[in-house]
Amino acid sequence: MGLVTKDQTESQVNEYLDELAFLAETAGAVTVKRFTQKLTHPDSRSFVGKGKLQEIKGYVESKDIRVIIFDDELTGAQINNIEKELNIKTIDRSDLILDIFARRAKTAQAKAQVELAQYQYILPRLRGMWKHLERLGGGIGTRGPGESEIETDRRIVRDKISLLRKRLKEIDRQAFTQRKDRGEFIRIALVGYTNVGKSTIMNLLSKRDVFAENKLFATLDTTTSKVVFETTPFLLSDTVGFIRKLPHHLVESFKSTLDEVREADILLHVVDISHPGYEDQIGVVNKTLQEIGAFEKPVITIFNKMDLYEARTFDQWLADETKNEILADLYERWQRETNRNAIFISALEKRNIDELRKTILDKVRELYRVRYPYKTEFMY
Ligand SMILES: Nc1nc2c(ncn2[C@@H]2O[C@H](COP(=O)(O)OP(=O)(O)OP(=O)(O)O)[C@@H](O)[C@H]2O)c(=O)[nH]1
Ligand SMILES: [Mg+2]
Repeated sequence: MGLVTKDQTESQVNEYLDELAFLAETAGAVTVKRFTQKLTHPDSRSFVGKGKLQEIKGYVESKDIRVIIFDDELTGAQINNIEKELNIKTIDRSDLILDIFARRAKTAQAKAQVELAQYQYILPRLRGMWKHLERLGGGIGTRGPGESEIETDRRIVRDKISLLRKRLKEIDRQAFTQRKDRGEFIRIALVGYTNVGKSTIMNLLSKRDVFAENKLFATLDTTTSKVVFETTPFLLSDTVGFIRKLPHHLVESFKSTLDEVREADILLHVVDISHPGYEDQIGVVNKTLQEIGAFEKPVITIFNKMDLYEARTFDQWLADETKNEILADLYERWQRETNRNAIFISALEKRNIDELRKTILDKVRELYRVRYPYKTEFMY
């Protein structure tokens, strides 16, 4: 369910719902129907209007529907009222993202971070939620904090939160000591929207075998590799992807995972140029980088999935000359906007990878030269 408001146009909402469906699929659900409504602002009682809620109810009752997912954040009271009316589990985008993160978390750090975000998210919604969780339990949206814990007491949740904070601080301290051992190497972090190809590029450049797949948030934990290009070494990190409307608590809890990004010397901002909303995605990534205080760094923007972009843009009747003109325009535009720090590749077809390596190498050497003017060992 998406709301068309003055802040989000109908075509934007449709794209957000595409993404929400992809998220739902990642969490193991099948999307069968979408609802939208135009409202100046969400209804405080039931988020959507009364009529719309009845329309949804009619549909839900005629089909075997288990869950309704709202693209925007709901209050505890709204969840309560909607569930009472529709009699199915009601969750929002934040719930869904937290659920996916909970499924994907593998290390102690990622698990604690997700758990912390879940408890923080649940705390203000506690009163209205537990009854329904109990009744409608199972399936997506219920991973993480056990239901019996939720119902017991807010105090227990608060205690949990402070315990998790303490545990994370300890993990942070250890991670910081580990990172200090990395010495004088230039550090590079891959950043970008989720599913753009960061891990695929990591694997190409580092000969590592990081998990990559066509699902959202395949990567939660940071992987760092030492890479050597023509005898020049540097450290390359692959990190968690960003997404629009990322639950605020999640960004907070993942701060230490994102330390890798904050402490990097160079960012490789990977963009999926085949995605219709890629410009929006660039904006979301830049905003998130600002939020975590990692915006003022040298950035190389990697426009990935050129193969898919061409397949979607060009048809067989288009003359080669025209294709080249379209591409030249695209290159010129983004070279201008990135201050000549853009590169266009296909990680899947390994297109333009040599140029990518050279671009990175030049940047790395430039930084070594500035930082250690009297050391030549990094260059040769
Ligand atoms: N067509 C095409 N697909 C690509 C390209 N690069 C990556 N992919 C595919 O895009 C999907 C996502 O790739 P990942 O490398 O997992 O992306 P990621 O940015 O690490 O994603 P998260 O870790 O989930 O945020 C995979 O199915 C890749 O095979 C490319 O150049 N062209
Ligand atoms: Mg990844």
